Amino acid sequence: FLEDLLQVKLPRMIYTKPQILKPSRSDVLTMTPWFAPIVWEGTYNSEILNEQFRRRNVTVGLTVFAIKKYVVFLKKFLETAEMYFMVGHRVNYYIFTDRPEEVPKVALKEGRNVVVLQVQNYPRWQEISMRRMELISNFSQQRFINEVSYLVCVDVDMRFNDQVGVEILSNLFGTLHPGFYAAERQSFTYERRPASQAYVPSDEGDFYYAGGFFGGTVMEVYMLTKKCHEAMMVDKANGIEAIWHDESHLNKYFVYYKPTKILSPEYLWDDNMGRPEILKKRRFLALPKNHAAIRNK
Ligand code: 2GW
Ligand code: MN
Repeated sequence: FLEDLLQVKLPRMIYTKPQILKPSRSDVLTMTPWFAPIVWEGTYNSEILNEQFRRRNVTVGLTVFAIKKYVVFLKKFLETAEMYFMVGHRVNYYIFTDRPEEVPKVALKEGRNVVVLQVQNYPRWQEISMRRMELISNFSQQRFINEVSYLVCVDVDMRFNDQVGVEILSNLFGTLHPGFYAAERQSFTYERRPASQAYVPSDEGDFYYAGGFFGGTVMEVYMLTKKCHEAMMVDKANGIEAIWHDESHLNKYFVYYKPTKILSPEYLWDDNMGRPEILKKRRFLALPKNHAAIRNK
């Protein structure tokens, strides 16, 4: 994608200037020690960002898996994505499912497409979740690389509730897990058994990232998902499965391949965590799910 190689020229724009002596947020960390921005409401100007990404004519791929009963989540997911996800930009929804006939028809705005990708089902739910890494990596190489600049990979048991736009895009990004953004390192639920490929020693790691929202350029997502899938295959051969499955492997990956941008928990919130003062927007919300009824069919 040649449009990504050069800075684009912007038109005349009117906005209040950034103020060096007045940081936009003083209540939260907005930059990691490796200079990756942490995206919070109030820290960015979406007018500038939208101009930049529109002028590059960027297309964003959103991957989502709806295997077995999880197809029930698709309708609300897609309807709310049409309201809030990458509004004004080109979007391809890539829906991986074993039930293509049950994918709901949702009215799409211009420049937005649904692509249904039929995949097999796996008997164990842990396997369904984990195999996402394998499928995303295979499809990145075969298809996504020709169709989109960035991939955003999310859980389906969610709804969009506020804007999720191009401010999230970067070479490689992860999202702070809503349960651990304020936690100490030793309470992160990394895989702690050295026998697993997802092992993270107790004195390493920056943040605990959510398995349900990551992305980046197609090349970076290809690398991430390939490495995570390979690590899960080594674990399987050794008769071990990481404590939080794909999420554990994602967290291991991000210890050593640092994300270039980090999304605050605004981007993956769960109302079971309450409504802390620092949280100005709840952009993407976990849906309450009846675990017994929806799972293990
Ligand atoms: C079925 C039974 C139990 C658990 C999951 C499933 C299931 C998951 C399914 O029948 N069909 C299906 O399509 N999935 C996909 O896997 C779907 O996209 C779903 O959002 C994703 C992860 O499963 P989920 O959302 O039920 O698990 P969470 O919300 O507890 O996920 C966190 O932990 C997972 C690993 O245990 C992943 O890392 C996930 O990304 C995390 O958000
Ligand atoms: Mn989920």
